Amino acid sequence: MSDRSPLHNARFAYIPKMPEILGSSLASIEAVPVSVVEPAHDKEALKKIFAHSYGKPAIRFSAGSNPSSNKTMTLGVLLSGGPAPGGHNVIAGLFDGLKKASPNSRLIGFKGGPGGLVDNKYQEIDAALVDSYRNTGGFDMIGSGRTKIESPEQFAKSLSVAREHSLDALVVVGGDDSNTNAALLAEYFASHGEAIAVVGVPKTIDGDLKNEWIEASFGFDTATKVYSELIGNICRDAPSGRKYWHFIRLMGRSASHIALECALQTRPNVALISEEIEARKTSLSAIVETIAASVAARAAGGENFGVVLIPEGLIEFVPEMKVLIANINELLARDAEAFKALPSLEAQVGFVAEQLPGESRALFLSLPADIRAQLCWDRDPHGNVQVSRIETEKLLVAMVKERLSAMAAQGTYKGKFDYQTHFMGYEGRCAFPTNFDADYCYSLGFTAFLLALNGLSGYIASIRGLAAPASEWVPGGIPLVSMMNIERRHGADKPVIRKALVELEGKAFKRFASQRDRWSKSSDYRLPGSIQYFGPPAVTDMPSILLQIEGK
Ligand code: FBP
Repeated sequence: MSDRSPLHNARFAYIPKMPEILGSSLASIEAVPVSVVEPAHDKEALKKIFAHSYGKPAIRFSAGSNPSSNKTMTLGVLLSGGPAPGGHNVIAGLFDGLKKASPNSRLIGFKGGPGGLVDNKYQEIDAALVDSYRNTGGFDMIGSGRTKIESPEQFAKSLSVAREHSLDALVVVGGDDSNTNAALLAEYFASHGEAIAVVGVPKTIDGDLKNEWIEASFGFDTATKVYSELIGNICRDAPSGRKYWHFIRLMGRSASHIALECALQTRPNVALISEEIEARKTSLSAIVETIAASVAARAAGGENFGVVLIPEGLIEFVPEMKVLIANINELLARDAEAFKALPSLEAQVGFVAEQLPGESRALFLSLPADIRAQLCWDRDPHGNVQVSRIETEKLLVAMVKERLSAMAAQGTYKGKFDYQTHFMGYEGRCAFPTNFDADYCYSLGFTAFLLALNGLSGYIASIRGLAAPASEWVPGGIPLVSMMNIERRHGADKPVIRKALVELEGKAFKRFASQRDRWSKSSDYRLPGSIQYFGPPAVTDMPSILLQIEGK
């Protein structure tokens, strides 16, 4: 990239803000055990699977002493899963910590995610490489991937590669599935008597890797600001053109944190929250009714336009669709060979239709052909339906249109319904990180280094107090196992990190729920504008609304 944009060049000069303690000499940063944190579910099963990792305490880095602060180490790092803004700063923080301890320390980047570890595809990360990526988006410095490390051969190869490089620690930057990999690797290394620490870093734009200790996953802040800018622009276009309803599907996989944040940022006419739909057992036709009611009410006031936000994972939360998807998942796991042997997608869709039990079959056959095919596409290596490829916004538009025709025939709707559909996801995953994400990621990387320095294996880096200025943030770590539970994947029970979904009793959802009726009728959209990197902190450093509400 020789002809870089001015902003690209300017971002290299940005100095991330970090917790005061991380600026101290390494000899005076002590890893202080706080309290043992246990998983909330499936304790006994997890105790057995993670015999060497279970029952460790949370750690807080505080002023004190560290006798091995100038250790020369070799660390491995890999980026895993979908990109999220700030990944390069995690590597920068890790690198700077490592070199602060000893200039002779080395950082090995495994290329293309966990697959790079298994296949020993790597590159040494040096100062020049790090400097050419500081404060920029993307995961392209070393690439990413979604390989799930699960076969005995993959574990054995990971260990032999780690030994070959004489790694002191491996840092896995990823979401729930990737950190599940990290927990399993930590346990495997420990069960083989290896002192190679495995440390996780909470990444995902989806925002679903969070709990009391992990207040936010990195990338969420930037991605939601990118989407909110675009939604805000559409919210301004809608009353300007006065002719379209915009149906906008937003990434986020299962959780609706992105949709909720963007709704609070922009005040759309309708925002669906999957978790509420599941809790209330709302059927697909009831969802359609809600949207059609808003369209009709606005049309009655002469406003034949509006904005609807749809979380990407909605389809998995609608009760009848959830059963259908579970049935398809079981079927695909059970009859994988027969399914794969079929000559075309059409034949595969027909095969699924034939095998499904009664009600699910009827529902499946009632869906548009595109959606039927999308539901049959490959699961990802972790067994997840690839919801980013299911065009729920188009399904809803078709159903709303049908419903409005029926209402028009009954005389309960008089208006003109025209629409545009959008899907926002990939646009936000590699943006230049906001100042918040640039700061947060650098601190996460530095904290991951501290966990490695202290030989703390099976931990994920945690920075608390994120709603406060960076200098007040509190770095530490929590055991990965404490975030796990047992779930059904690929037709079998597996230990996985539990996704944090939107809490309907939480303050953020309540704020949204208390305002949405007003938004449905009005065109009082909020316009967040584009991310600002330079200027007053109230404009450049404001964390997400969710963090502002939940962090207090
Ligand atoms: P991670 O959980 O790996 O961070 O992935 C986030 C995500 O962007 C989801 O929101 C989306 O459903 C998925 O990745 C898309 O995956 P892919 O990049 O494989 O198309």
